[in-house]
Amino acid sequence: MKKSCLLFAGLALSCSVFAQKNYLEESKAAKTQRMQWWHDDTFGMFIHWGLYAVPAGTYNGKDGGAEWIMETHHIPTAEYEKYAAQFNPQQFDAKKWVSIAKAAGAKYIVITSKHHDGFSMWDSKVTNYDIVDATPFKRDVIKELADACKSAGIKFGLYHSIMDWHHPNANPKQKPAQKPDFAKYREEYLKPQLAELIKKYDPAILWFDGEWISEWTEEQGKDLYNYLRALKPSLVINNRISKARGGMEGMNKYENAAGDFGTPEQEILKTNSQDYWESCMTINNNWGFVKNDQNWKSAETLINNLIDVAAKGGNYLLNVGPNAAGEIPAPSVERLGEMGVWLKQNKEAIYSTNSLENYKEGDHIRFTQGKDGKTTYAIFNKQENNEISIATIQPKKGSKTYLLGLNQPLNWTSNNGKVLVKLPAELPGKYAWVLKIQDAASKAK
Ligand code: FHN
Repeated sequence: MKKSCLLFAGLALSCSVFAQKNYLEESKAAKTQRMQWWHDDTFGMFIHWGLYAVPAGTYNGKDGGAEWIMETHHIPTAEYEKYAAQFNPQQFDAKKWVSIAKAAGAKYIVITSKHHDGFSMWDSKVTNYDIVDATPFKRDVIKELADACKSAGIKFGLYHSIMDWHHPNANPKQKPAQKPDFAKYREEYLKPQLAELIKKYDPAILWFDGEWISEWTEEQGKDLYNYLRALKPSLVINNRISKARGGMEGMNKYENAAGDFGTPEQEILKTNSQDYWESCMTINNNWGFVKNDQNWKSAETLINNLIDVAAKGGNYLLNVGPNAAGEIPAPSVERLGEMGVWLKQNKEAIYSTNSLENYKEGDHIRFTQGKDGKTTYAIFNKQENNEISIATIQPKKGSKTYLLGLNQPLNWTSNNGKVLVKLPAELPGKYAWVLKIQDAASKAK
């Protein structure tokens, strides 16, 4: 081969090696296209499940901590590892869990592949501290759930903690004598585990957490974001891969941070946002299973949260904490089922909708808008005298107004800028109702 060809080949190689695409420079249009399914789906089921389900919130007779129990009670690693020998969730049924999510109207699932305790809930080649090698159960629950989601047409996502209390190079307390080599943990453990999760289970979402540790930096977040998007360009990744999250409010404190969406936790944004965001919330008070936590939010509260989130342009990721037997607590299943009944009747006001600048009127009316930009949904959870008055939107003359769940159009009048809609004596369903108003204009804020 002539020298010139060798030179060209060498240049081409060197360019290709250094021409790694920077996914952080993705255009707004490309990001919109990549995120569209996620934004349309609106509602996901979060699952926090791991060894912490064995103690279930109580250690040595003392309550406290759920998925944080190892830290809360300062359980020595060797002591905590013993839970692996007790973890044998014979009632685990991935298809059943997916059917619960579908019955709720959840369109995606995000399950903990590894929480802060460092235990891997899949058959990892990077460690034996995993569900197949370290427990009598010996089944790869991540694989079983990924397969069940795929069969059921539900998107599959993984929660993965950057913080790792078990790995000696990630936890200074593990071996005080030696200075942990966090870079070694990141390059030889964290990244290889994420690569095998992507390769083996093809998640659509990666949901990071534990980014607050001092060892983690924005630069490492950007590097990891590009590493992962290069492995799977369509991945949707939350903002906890970076350092930008402003506490539990969850939105970025600064621009150009790594990650695709903000992550308010146990709260909903106070107003609407055109940024991508997802509120994650528990149904009782804990993420992981706690046998004594019976403080369940009502179905009415959960449905009104979903409505509020959708009206503000966000997603709602609602958590279940399965027990050590592999069962999702019945009170969670009941509430999720009621959400599904409500969504079955009113789903077009929630999925694939956009937020309006005027997303609410008073405390009892929220608005969403169909992608056609003409259909407005007025979602109300209180009415008097079988009528509802709305000032925020102005249906065009001749436009039709329906109540979702009933077929015949409703009578409405417009007077002094207010629309008065007569409601039937019996409203279909419970908790909240949807007026579908075709060809309506929303007043500017
Ligand atoms: O420390 C975690 C906690 O255990 C849980 O996983 C929540 C849910 O996202 N995130 C962290 C607390 O902000």
